[in-house]
Amino acid sequence: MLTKIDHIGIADKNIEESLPYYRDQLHMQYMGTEEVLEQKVKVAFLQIGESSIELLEPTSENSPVAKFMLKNGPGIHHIAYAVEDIDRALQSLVEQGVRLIDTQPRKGAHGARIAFIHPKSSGGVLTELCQPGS
Ligand code: CMX
Repeated sequence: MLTKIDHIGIADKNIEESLPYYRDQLHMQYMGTEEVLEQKVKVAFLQIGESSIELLEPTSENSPVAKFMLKNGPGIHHIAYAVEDIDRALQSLVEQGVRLIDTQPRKGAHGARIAFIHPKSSGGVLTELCQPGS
């Protein structure tokens, strides 16, 4: 069902200030920044091999990522696995009694279709399934 680790999401207060660390000191390949309106976040991608680091900066106080940082501070927020067919993957998880946050995919960065599994069903690790955009 899963094809690779697509990305690791990191909650970040200010992408512009964090970029030099990832891009210039760790020499990750910076792939650009975009805003995901539906999720109220600005997202920067840094490529490492077949996976990437996704820096998440809230664009509003009521962004889920802002709420996360109020509770936990900046740091690792979620892990995202790539899937070829997110509808089938979600259906399979539902059939196995896995608790989902999103029973229907929604729009993520790069035109991907994404859905989150509830941390209660994934050992406290917020887990995203991600069907890359074509
Ligand atoms: N890690 C672990 N647990 C988390 C968590 C995280 N990052 N974020 C929330 N939770 C926990 C909460 O503490 C809460 O637990 P309790 O029920 O024990 O209190 C539970 O999950 C539900 O959280 P909530 O905020 O009450 O529920 P919502 O349905 O409002 O939102 C969630 C849940 C996880 C979808 C939302 O908080 C979130 O983080 N959305 C994703 C934002 C994001 O990363 N967007 C970028 C996507 C871009 C892309 O990848 O393409």
